Amino acid sequence: MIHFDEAHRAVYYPDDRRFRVWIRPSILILLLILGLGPFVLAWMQNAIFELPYIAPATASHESVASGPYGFPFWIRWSHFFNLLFLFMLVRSGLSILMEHPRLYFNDHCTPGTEWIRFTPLRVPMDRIWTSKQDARYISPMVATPGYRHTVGVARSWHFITVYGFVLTGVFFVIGLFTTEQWRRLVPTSPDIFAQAWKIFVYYANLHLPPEPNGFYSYNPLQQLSYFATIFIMAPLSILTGMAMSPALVNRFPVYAKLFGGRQAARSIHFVMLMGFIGFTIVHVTLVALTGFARNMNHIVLGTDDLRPAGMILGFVGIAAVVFSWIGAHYVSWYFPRKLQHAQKAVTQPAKLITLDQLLPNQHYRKDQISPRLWPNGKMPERRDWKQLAAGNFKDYKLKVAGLIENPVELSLADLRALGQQEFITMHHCIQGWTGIAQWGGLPMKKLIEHVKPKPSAKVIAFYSFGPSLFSPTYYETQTLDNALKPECLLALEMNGEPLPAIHGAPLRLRVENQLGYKMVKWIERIEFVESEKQLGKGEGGSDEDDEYFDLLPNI
Ligand SMILES: Nc1nc2c(c(=O)[nH]1)N[C@H]1C(S)=C(S)[C@@H](COP(=O)(O)O)O[C@H]1N2
Ligand SMILES: [Mo]
Repeated sequence: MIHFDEAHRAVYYPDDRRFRVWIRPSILILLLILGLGPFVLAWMQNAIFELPYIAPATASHESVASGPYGFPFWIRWSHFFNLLFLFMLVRSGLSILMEHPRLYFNDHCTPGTEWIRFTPLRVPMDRIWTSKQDARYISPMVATPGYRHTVGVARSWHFITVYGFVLTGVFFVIGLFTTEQWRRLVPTSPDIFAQAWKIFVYYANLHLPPEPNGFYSYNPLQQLSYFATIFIMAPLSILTGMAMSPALVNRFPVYAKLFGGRQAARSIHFVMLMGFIGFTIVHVTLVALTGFARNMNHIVLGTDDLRPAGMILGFVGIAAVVFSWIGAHYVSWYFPRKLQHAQKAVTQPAKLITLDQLLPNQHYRKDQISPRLWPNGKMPERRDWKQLAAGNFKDYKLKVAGLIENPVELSLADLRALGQQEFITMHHCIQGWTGIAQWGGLPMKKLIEHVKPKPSAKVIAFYSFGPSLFSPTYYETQTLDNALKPECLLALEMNGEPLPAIHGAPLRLRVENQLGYKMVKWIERIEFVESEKQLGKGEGGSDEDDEYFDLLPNI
């Protein structure tokens, strides 16, 4: 259980819980034109020409139905599970969004370049403002688990339920195409757009067009919007979700470019989330307006009549979905560790054979380097670090110990002498921001060869001079395997200069196939151990221990 002592309260339930949405004026105007434009046209058409003629739908009885009709059990169950999983994804997605409440179309994430933000705050430029400070509160009524800085727990829900969402979708689409049901959803004539527009003119003028009985066919606008939701929005959500994986994007940078870049992918992922919410609101409204009892019988019982049974059972189903949110809320705060382990059990094996196999291979150019990288974490407060910093780290010695043949203490000059590598890579923070920088230093592979791990050494722990959110020492671990991969670096330099204090002086880790929190800054010492279970609370690092982050963050 997460105890709400003073330190946790300050993080999760801060005094400043204001919520504001700010949209860049040019984007706001664009959204207004795109959103209101069709309505204005529809109003004008009605004012000038009156409502267009729409022939009443014919098929309303089995004997005259020309195509597939009805809702077999697999459609009805997919519909329910889709609702269940989609809204878990939406709710956990909102918690993840508020972790970095700004969206961009550029991968630098420079403050001021966002197109939308969900915080009243502008980034102060006269003092350090970390991305963790920037996270915002969201009510647990609308998000799972809600509150502030709950990205670890929210990701557990997101990554568990995404399996359900994808499986439901695959099951449903296989069903569609192995039966005739696809004919009800997939438009086959370009006429559909003109037909759909006529329907829209009715809705926009607050009139109901002659509606077909949905048991037999959908109206053209309905068909188009179902089609878009299933065959465009859902796949695009999945694909843009994947485009946020550091392992994937750092192996195949071109994949993110398909969507206009890593941050454009995040923005599209958000727009899809809004699309699903918008779709649901309109869908439910029209289901209610066009014969609620009959429509509920269609999708719940698969019958076409006016009895109240479908409606009643439907409300039970909706109650079950709402109950899943309440249940998820309690699991999040009372059993976060169990949840973290459940997520690990379902996702880690899959990651190990997929994303984790991708070797980072990025080649950004110098002119693509970000003007500024968001800083994160708490600066060291320790006197020894401050003294070392005052002397430009001349007296700094990295201590390397544990299960190795050759324990050493290495000065910065020793580290430089052991090997040098440079690369320009994109940093991915779990909170959502990215940034491109050049890093220079000693490949971990070289250090490992130098200190000669014993066969029992499997995990490398990096300890910082700085504190974590809730404890005096930030630490994180890497498996020996991952540390031997390319682009795993003990960085002494950033953008060709010695590491600035805020970015981890004198030494930090870079692990380009994982998320930022693995990249310990202000490294004091390194220890080779058998298992991460021996350290801290045994989860693999400060953020895994205290914030329920993943041990293996390839995504
Ligand atoms: N010692 C320490 N290192 C840390 C952190 C921290 O809190 N303490 N935060 C991590 C996180 S979450 C990120 S995203 C990166 C940020 O690196 P930057 O500040 O250089 O951009 O540092 C990582 N290293
Ligand atoms: Mo991060």
